[in-house]
Amino acid sequence: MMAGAAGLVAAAVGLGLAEVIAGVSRNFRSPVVAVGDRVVDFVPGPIKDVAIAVFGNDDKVALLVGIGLVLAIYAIVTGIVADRRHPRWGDAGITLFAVVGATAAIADRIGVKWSAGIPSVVGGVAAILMLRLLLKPLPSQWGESLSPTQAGHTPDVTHPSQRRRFIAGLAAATVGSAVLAGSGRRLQRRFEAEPARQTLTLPESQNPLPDAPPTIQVPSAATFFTPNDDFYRVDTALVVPQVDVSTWTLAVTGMVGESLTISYGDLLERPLIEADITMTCVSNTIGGGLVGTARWLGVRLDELLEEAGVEPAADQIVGRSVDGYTCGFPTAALDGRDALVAVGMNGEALPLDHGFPARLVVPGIYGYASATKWLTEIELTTFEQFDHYWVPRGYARQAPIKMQSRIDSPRGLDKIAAEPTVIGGVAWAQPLGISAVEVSIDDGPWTEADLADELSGSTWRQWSLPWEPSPGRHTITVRAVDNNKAIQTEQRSEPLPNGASGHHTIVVLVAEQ
Ligand SMILES: Nc1nc2c(c(=O)[nH]1)N[C@H]1C(S)=C(S)[C@@H](COP(=O)(O)O)O[C@H]1N2
Ligand SMILES: [Mo]
Repeated sequence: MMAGAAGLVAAAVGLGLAEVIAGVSRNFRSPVVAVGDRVVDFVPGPIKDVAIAVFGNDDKVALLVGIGLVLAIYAIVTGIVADRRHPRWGDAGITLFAVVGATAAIADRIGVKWSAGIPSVVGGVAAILMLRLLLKPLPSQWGESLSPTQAGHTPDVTHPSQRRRFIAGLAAATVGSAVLAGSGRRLQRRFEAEPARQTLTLPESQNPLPDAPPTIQVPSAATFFTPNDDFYRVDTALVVPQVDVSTWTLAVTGMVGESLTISYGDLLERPLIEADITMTCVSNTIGGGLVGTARWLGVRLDELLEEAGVEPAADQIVGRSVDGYTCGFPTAALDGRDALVAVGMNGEALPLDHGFPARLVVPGIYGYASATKWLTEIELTTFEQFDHYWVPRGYARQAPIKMQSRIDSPRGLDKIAAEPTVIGGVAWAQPLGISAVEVSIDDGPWTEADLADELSGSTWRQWSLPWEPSPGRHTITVRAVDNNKAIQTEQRSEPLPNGASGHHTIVVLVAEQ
């Protein structure tokens, strides 16, 4: 019991000190975050989809809590084993622990950086010393003699005075670890990018767009633009990368005539355009919320690539993030659509969660394959030569967004009154656009819904349909038709490997009068 507590507290002191060291240099990495990142990298796609489905935007918190639990159990067991056997067992257990942290930190997605492991090593040494200290019998100078059975190496906690001192030591170390962790976190705040972002004013766009199209606003249905705070977030970054814009660069490399290196200032001096684009995650389930529309501000990707000169043999554009994440999509996708290196989102500098200082946004291609956040390199290559991040994890190399439609109002299983109402939602088929949305009640004939005006095929389209429900249980099904007159398939498929398909159907309960 007591030895377990000692193990736990020693680990906490080690981890707390590691956080402080991680705050000393940008190159150092917190072992907890590093291990979390590697877990994210090695988790198979289907489990990722389940985690997103269960925890939604809290999937990262869930992972950190999980890592914390495993760590705690390991630390307790290490303490107990060190106590029962020999302190050396504790040393070994903690060393293993530190090696795992250091390895995770040193070999990340980008490559090997030895200095990244320093916090783990320092923390490991501190934890070893702490555990030894806590489990050491108190010297007889305290005026207490050890009982003959306590010939071992640990304090005799049955002895009131030793017990008191052991608990005092434990308490002090606990407080110490909290102070360390807290100051470590505060120290790491020096690297935060939000203060710099706050001071930025982005240049005006060259093509100011009209306000959002006149929307048909059905209560509780999606608004045309998704506010930044409500915009879904999906990424592998356990801790949001904090990019220093004063040193950040965007490189255009690979199969190009001339490589480019562009600073943030250079990027803002280029012609910036606005484009309304609906982004969609491949993990979005039928009727799900991993989709949103924003007015993006950025440099046209085709103009940038034209300047670099793409070699004809290149067929893949890879976007690389500062944290090593990669997306990849066909060069053929640049067919005139508004693909951007975006710096602004809905009238402000790109929020940190959404890729500050710059990201890719490509209409019509799922986010995992196109929308690299915290972008630092655009590499021209071939699909044969390079698999982007999610490909070895089971997702498709090429990932055009599937046409989809969603019922937002009423919600599934809502109980509504038997009076005239309006059904409403959104439908998307980027970059082609939606030409019609049809609704079927109780598997009856398809009825055409009203559509909001279309500004571009790259955004979703809001739809609505008046309905006079009769009392009882009803099903509502929606399907979309794109601008090529293709009808959204009813064939169901899972998000893995290339996006969910099928119709969104809900059941509503209409009250008796
Ligand atoms: N650097 C980086 N960029 C990334 C990802 C990521 O994990 N890391 N995830 C991608 C995925 S799967 C999606 S759906 C979109 C989500 O963008 P958002 O979080 O701004 O909505 O970002 C893409 N860009
Ligand atoms: Mo995604």
